[in-house]
Amino acid sequence: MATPVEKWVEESAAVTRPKKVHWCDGSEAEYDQLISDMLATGTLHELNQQAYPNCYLHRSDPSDVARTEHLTFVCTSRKDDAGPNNNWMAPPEAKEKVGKLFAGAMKDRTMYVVPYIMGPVTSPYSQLGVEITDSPYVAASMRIMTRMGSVALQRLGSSDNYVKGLHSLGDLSPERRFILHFPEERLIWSVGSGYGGNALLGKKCFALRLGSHMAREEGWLAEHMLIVGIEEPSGRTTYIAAAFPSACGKTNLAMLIPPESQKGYKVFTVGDDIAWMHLGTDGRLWAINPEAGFFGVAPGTNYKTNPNVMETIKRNSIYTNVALTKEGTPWWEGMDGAPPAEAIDWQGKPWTPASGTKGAHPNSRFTTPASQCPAISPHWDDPTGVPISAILFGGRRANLVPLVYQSFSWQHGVLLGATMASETTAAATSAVGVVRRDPMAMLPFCGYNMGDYFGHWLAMGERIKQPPLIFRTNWFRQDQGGKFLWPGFGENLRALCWVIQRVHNEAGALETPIGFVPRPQDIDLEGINISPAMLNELLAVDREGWLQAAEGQGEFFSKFGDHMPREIWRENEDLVRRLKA
Ligand code: GTP
Ligand code: SPV
Ligand code: MN
Repeated sequence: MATPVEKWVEESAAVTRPKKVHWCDGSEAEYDQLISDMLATGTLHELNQQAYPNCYLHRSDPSDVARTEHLTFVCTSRKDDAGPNNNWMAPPEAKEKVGKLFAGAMKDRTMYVVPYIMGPVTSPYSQLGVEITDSPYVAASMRIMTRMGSVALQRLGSSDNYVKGLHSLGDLSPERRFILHFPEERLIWSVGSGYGGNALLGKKCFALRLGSHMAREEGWLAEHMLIVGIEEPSGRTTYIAAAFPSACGKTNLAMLIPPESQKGYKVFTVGDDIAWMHLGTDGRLWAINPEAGFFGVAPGTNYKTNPNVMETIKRNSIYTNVALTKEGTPWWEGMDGAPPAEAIDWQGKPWTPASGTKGAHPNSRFTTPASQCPAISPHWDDPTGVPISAILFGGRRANLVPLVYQSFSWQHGVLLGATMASETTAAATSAVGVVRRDPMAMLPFCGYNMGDYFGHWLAMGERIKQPPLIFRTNWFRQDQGGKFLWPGFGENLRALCWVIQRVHNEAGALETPIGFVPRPQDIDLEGINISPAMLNELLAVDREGWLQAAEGQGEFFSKFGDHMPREIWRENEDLVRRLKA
């Protein structure tokens, strides 16, 4: 008797008609074979194997370099369930329209069947997925990003409790590209893209869009959050989860290195992009990282900003859309040292610093095993996860939002997350640098009506006996001249120290209309060049600006109609009242 997954693979093969079907076992030999096949076809290029053992370069189609939110749909039976935060198509219409693109799509290609686990292999919080793909690059990347192969198939057995993901490169044309989610069937269809969140279906499609939908039904949280543990000199470790929008600093914060002056602090990376959080029997919120690798932004990454990741990506990593030096090493804007005198750019063309173009694409990335990170937490693979004491919501904002501040309560914290806005980045194909509302950094990833999502957060707050404290952060405030006021990166630990001390009732704060803001003396500035005037600017609360923001907020909330919880409206009204007082 065929198992449910075997049946689905057969059905999918009947539609897509591959020349061959390969079930991935996740072994090293299989990975090596995938790599050598891709080297032979030119899908991968070998990097300098002395300097970067087992590292390769992939160049994606120049029209396929980032997530495409306008081509991403949530296909629920009722439009209202997807909400105004999602593009929607009725499931029958979606299947009709996009089904045509799958017909014969794998002709002359191998179909890879990729079984995978999101989360630690034995964790009760982990979930199973199977991705069918005609991209060997996706199959190899899934081996880095998830627990992939026999281990997953064994856990699945003859169960049909898994998320189905059907993926084809199609013809890579944006005209025929769709990323469809069917939460009611736990199904993903993705065609026409081979890049990142569009194609590695375990990540945004499963762990966030379908994940958030499941989490609401089952009473947990699936969030776009890093998870980090901070050990103080006393030996006490506090775990923090932080939601920042795409390319706003999650990977960097997850593995920061304490500054010289903060002796005795240690930072442990649990996850850099996604957190699945469940209520523990002890009344606390426990988080696992569903992923097994990092798909991180290359530009701006260097030994000063993120030495841990620089060490991580030296071996067993796949680079996508970075530049290639004459020595066969990867390069990108913002890497250490001077730019190479000549290189091959991300599109494979000769490049020099005088070319006037970017050598690496602004959304070029590396795919690298989490286990290689020097800062990886001893608990990163722990089936129970880690207990979360604080949640941060942080955007990229040139003005208004202070470096760090704390909400008055869980409910007020939900407002802090719900009102987050951030300047857009190259992680998605649209204008870069415009402030857009991105509640909880989940606007592109919430798989259902966002009004209901806020309601779910409120409901979770009721159920958590020891809820994490909620904070807002902003490492990106600028001075009049457009320069960052805060040095960021490792120095962000100074803000985290205040957060940790607040968790343990050990730090003071100023009560302001927007929340508890640290007083200048509450942030340790030992060994860093920040003038008192700069610190004042970083922590300033601009009442007029906040009042405008709070009033504009109503317009956004109104879009969700009666899905919008009254409590959030009330929190916003309270904020306005405090600002006017
Ligand atoms: P996704 O993988 O898209 O979800 O991004 P992310 O949130 O993990 O962002 P990441 O840590 O990769 O950082 C993105 C960009 O922001 C990089 O170019 C970083 O160098 C830069 N960045 C990260 N942290 C800071 C910071 O504290 N200050 C400043 N100024 N830039 C930062
Ligand atoms: C993001 O955009 O938040 C990412 C990259 O983490 S991708 O996997 O492409 O979505
Ligand atoms: Mn992300």
